[in-house]
Amino acid sequence: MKFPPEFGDPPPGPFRREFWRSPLRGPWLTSFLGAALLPLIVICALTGFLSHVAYYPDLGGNGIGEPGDLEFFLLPFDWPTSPSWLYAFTQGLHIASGVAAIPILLAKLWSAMPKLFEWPPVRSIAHALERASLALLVGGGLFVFFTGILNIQLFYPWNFSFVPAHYYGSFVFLAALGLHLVTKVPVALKAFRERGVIAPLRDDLANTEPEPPGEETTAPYSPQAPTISRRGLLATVGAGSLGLFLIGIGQVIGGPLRRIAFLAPRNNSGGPQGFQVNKSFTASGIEEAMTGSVWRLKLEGARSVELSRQDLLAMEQRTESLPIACVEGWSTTQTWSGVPLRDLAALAGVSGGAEATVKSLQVGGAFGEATLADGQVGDERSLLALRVNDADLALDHGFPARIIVPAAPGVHCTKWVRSITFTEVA
Ligand SMILES: Nc1nc2c(c(=O)[nH]1)N[C@H]1C(S)=C(S)[C@@H](COP(=O)(O)O)O[C@H]1N2
Ligand SMILES: [Mo]
Repeated sequence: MKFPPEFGDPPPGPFRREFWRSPLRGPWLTSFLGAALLPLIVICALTGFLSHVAYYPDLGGNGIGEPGDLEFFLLPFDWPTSPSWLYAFTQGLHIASGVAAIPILLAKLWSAMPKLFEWPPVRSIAHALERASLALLVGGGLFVFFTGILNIQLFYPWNFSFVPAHYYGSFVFLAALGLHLVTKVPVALKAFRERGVIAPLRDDLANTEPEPPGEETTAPYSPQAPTISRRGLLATVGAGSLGLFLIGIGQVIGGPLRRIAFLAPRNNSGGPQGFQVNKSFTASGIEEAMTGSVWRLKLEGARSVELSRQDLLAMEQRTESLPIACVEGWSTTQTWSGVPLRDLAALAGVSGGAEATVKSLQVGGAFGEATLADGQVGDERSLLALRVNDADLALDHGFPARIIVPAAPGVHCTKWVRSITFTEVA
């Protein structure tokens, strides 16, 4: 069989070069958008991998695989507990850089669109491989960005588990991106050499000329008159990107800035005790009677101990201002009071380094259980919180008791705690 086969003339429509008429399209525009996109993608990828590190130790259904799997992708240290806003910061950046990248990504897809309709579809084996990598780049990119967006909008219209899908999808995307950069950086450098890096931004509408067309470029063969200048297009995309970035950080910084996160689900302080709730008590499915006077905290370690809420309140209390910071990119810092986890470990007879497995009254789902590393249990600021902002925890905030650990992802901060098992580590 002959490869590539004969394809003949392009079919009518987008496979014909004359179909694409915008005078703005061309290597310079695509390169400029690519150069703007790259730093955002680098930040988003690095903070994404940091989140993966922070998600360990294993979180049952939330972590990826079992502890020990894929450890070569973890950093050679445990996720620290200081500064306490660390995860709010890295994950806020992950979400803000990711959403800010979207308008630029879409503009770049638009600018490179004729490439997706190349004719003949395959010219050679090298060309076939290039096109396959482009399919992985575009497919992988759309997959990670859109699963990410739907996740932060708390909408899961699929049957796979978000964290591993988003994580492994990013490998496909980043590998294809690496290949794309190897082939396209020279093209971009050439475009910048020929036309200047920012010189085309000086052209107003009247002076907006198409780039010269050719086999390898996306510049139009039969350009229309421009209706917007390149700088007009880029300013629009840039404003969209900046606006989304501000929305992203609004729900991290909180306070009055939370209001600017008007498109984000955690944009207000609606919730008991003046701050938002992610998982409400009703949604947890816990029977209210279980949180009343029958409630006992079970501690396991060298010995088993059962404590009522009164017993816990009679212990030495500690107060700390600490954030809950969710993988979804929002956070909220409140003043929590309760018993340090390491005091509870000591009570259970484990006084050296200890890991903890925390279980909730909530059963089933991915959140009923979380594991804390010894560094997290050992930090004096890690609390089994009983009160927040000088009042008993509301049911929605995890009454009778919830975990709060500095710098940990929110998913480690189990609500409606039922038991804590401490395991001594060597
Ligand atoms: N029992 C239980 N604890 C939980 C959760 C949950 O769904 N159930 N969600 C976790 C996640 S993912 C986060 S970000 C925080 C959110 O705290 P909030 O629901 O009080 O806002 O609680 C964590 N603890
Ligand atoms: Mo979360």
